[in-house]
Amino acid sequence: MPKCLSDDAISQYHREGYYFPLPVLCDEQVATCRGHLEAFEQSQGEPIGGALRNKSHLLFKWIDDLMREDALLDPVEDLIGPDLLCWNTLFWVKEAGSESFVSWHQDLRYWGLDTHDLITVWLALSPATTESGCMRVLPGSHVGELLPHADEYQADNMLTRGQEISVEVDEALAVEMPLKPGQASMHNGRLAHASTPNASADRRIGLSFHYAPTKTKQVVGNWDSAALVRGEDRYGHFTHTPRITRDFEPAAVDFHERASTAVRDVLFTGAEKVRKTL
Ligand SMILES: O=C(O)CCC(=O)C(=O)O
Repeated sequence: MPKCLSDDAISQYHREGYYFPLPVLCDEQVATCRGHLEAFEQSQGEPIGGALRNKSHLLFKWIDDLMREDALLDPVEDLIGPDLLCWNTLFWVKEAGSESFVSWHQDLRYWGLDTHDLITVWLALSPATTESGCMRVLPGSHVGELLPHADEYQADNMLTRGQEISVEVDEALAVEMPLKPGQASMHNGRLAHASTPNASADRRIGLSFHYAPTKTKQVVGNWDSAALVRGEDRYGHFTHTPRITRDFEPAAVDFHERASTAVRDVLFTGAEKVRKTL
């Protein structure tokens, strides 16, 4: 019996490679999460960026807690089973009026993970609309071979290497995934997706969680980490990330350095240019 998704939602996800919207947080919880993020940014004097964007559950307790919430894990379990790792947590912030965009790409082309079952849950902490540059997907593109990509390194591209599908994408087939604050979308790690700049007056804040079955292997890097967030890990392919009890615990900060460096090395494998941070 599925825990929360309808049979139609499950069929749609498997057929099209995405599903939205999922209700995850109420308005008060969104305000608390956004408040945590923006208080941190204010203390740093700059928007979240660089390595802090990546594997953020090792640094911020509210993200570690959120990553384990039933509202996120139940729909994921309905789709890929009860033994779940969270490989990564990643911020996607486009400032108000910024030119930041995301080119058409398929994540599993770059992540070194051997699974076809990885699900990205993308949670909106501010309105994700056509105007603010919500995510767009190409239905059904998760099936079959991964498409060829080229590295474009555009300054405003939020992707590490500006990776972009190098065959023509028929934009007429794209579906937008608008979300209200507190709602999330889910997409398969092989699904082609992209997003346009933020022409709105608010920041577009997304936080993504990458969930995969415990049998997944890292086949490009020699070492990788993931949090065991539900069930049992009978495979042991990843070092489990420590569960933190407060923000910036020294041991977890050291672990974050090692873990985010390992992800960066995998993402840049075969690239011509390497950025120092993600
Ligand atoms: O936030 C965006 O616009 C793109 C996000 C994305 O590429 C992803 O979650 O894999």
